[in-house]
Amino acid sequence: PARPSGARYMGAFAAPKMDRVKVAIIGVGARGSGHAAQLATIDGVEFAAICDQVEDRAKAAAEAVRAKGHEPAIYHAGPDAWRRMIAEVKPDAVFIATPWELHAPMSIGAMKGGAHAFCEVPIATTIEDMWAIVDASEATGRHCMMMENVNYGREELLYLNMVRQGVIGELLHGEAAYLHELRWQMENGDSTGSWRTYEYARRNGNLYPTHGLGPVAQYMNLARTEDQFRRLVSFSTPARGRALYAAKSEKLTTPEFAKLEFKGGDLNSSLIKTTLGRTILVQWDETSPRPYSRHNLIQGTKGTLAGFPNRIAVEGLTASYHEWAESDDFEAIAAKYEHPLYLRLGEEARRMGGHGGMDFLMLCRIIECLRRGEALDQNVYEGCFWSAVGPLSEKSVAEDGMPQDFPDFTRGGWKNTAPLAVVS
Ligand code: A2G
Repeated sequence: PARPSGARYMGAFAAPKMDRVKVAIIGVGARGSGHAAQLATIDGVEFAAICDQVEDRAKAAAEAVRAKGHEPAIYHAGPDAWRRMIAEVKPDAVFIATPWELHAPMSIGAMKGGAHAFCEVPIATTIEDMWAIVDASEATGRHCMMMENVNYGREELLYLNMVRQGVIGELLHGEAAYLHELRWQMENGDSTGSWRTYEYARRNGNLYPTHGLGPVAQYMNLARTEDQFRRLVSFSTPARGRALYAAKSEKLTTPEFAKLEFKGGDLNSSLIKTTLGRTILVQWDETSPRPYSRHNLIQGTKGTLAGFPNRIAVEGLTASYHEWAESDDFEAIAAKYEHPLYLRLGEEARRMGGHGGMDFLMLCRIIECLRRGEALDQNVYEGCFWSAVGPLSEKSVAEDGMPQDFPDFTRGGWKNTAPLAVVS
């Protein structure tokens, strides 16, 4: 579909700079409470309001924010409290950390209310909602950034810097994943598992692709001039682990979990082909007993960088590409190629915590870019492409692995959207 008249392309959009950023947040549960506490410490933030349907949560978050010298208003009454908050407080930026289904309506509501939207992952769960987000961002001239914190991890920044310097030659293949055993969340009361469990029951595909894919997509400059998401195929294993776990558990949040029919296969494997013919394996498994991994693998004509554990093998750089470099060598290589942003903020970020510092680095960059009037590190289209693996994989699985084309959310604009720079 053509871009509606009056709408603008947001690929390199920079909003007018602002001295102070008036911030509001929707959802201060397991995730948002951390964002609130960290945002409250960042220079230039005026923390104006907090919304959560659970009054006690809103109050606890407000307490943490007040301790840093802010006076946030509290909104909690009813499912539309967030709309009232945006209308009354008129924030510059709204942070959204609510269940997946609410990301799209809240991001769109925030933009239409005049604010930039910063939304948790995934940005939406359907292609229709992704288009609605793109259309709202283009019509309102407001940012909508999906907050992929993993793009701010030390290893991810390091590898980005290395691939930008040509260390592994021409990029050919990536591997991305979210492997994280979370069956126990069926027992964590009214927290994450209380709503996420129904997603596993209802949907079959890769429901959570962005933590692994975001960094790999930026290494490859996907949707940024060089290359683009083309299509994917996807398969899921049988669904076994959740039902087995629920049947044995004596601590389920609700007995209903033991009666659910879990449609989502335990492990999903999707394979993306890009316009240039490069490939990315994207895996997802929140059920099986195995160690956490995002794979974080990027392979080029001269070598390979990988994560979990950190591994490097590069012609001319490491002792032999038949073996991964020793961990001492890894640290020596890392010291040489450490990302300048990590050198500037990494130590403070590690002190602040939140996934080893990546959360704080991300929030600092968001506020810094808004205050400087610069483009953000992730544009609205990237949030949609990375999240689109969710619904596209569901469709491919349902069609026995048939290929699914990515919609071009940029409507061709990606050809002129500069790659993410190595910012210092
Ligand atoms: O586990 C981790 O914190 C995930 N983040 C987060 O996305 C969520 O899935 C959580 C469990 O609810 C990373 O792995 C970076």
